[in-house]
Amino acid sequence: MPEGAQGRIVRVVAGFYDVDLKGRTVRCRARGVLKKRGMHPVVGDEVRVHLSGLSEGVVEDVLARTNILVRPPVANVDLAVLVFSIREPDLNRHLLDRLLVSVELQNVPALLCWSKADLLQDRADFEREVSVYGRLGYPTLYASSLTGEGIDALRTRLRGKVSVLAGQSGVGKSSLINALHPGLNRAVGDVSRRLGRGRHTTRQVELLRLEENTYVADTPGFGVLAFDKDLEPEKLSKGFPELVEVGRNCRYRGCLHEEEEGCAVPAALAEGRIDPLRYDHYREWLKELREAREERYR
Ligand SMILES: Nc1nc2c(ncn2[C@@H]2O[C@H](COP(=O)(O)OP(=O)(O)OP(=O)(O)O)[C@@H](O)[C@H]2O)c(=O)[nH]1
Ligand SMILES: [Mg+2]
Ligand SMILES: [Zn+2]
Repeated sequence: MPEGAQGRIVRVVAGFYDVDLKGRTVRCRARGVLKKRGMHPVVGDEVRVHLSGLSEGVVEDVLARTNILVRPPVANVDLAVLVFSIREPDLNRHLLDRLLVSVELQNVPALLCWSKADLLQDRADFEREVSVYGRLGYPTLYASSLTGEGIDALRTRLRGKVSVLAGQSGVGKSSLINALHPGLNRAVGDVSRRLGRGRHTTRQVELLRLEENTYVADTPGFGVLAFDKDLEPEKLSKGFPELVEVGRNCRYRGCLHEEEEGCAVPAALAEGRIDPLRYDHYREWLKELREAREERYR
């Protein structure tokens, strides 16, 4: 007897879609008409499935998405957990800001997770280094897969959501998932080999089911994250909440906060209301996006 059901795509493998139906995984093809309509299902999509057997089916339709991340390609993301290890590898503020800006621009809430907390030597020093993020209103969490610190707090944050764990290779994303749910048995890398050769242990985006209505995507780590190629330089400041705030007092609308007359940013920088390193990153990426635009019109 054929049967209809609704579930969530958790994996895309060689043209097949693995769909979670309340804890049961069904391997599906997509109906031809979806492709004709230019609809490419991705991990995270809520889909209607026509079951043709106990573990096989056809994706009939993709429900409207609340959002879609370009990289990693995941739809309907409620929370981006940006994982940065305190050491091994050391905190990389450039990558942190880059990730934060891209999730801000995609309107996805972020949680900053400082992983490998067991390697923390000088807490006061580290807190000073990252205090700007707390001031900007981002929730933060210390976690260690080794000691279990922060794991319950992380579980509470994830409950009832679709979350994506993102961050450099080797920061411990898969280890965190194992700590949250040992049964998932995620492959974990070996730091020395990785740091030497830049190898990635997790190679594919996959949504893991932690509990009812709770999914988390383990993603391959990356060193640099590309912005959407078509991002207009004028839009970049929207990814920096402090520039949005201070920018309300700039004389001209559309101020790029460089050296314009009447720009409110220099005063905010001088008063310490804008973090100088984040502002440097802003200027650097503004230049990068301008060059990309010139390249497009050449
Ligand atoms: N000291 C310490 N080491 C950890 C912790 N979590 C993970 N590690 C180690 O860090 C290394 C990398 O961990 P993974 O979980 O594979 O890192 P990943 O972020 O999933 O890496 P990719 O899959 O390559 O993106 C492994 O050698 C882990 O044993 C931790 O809480 N404390
Ligand atoms: Mg991994
Ligand atoms: Zn300005």
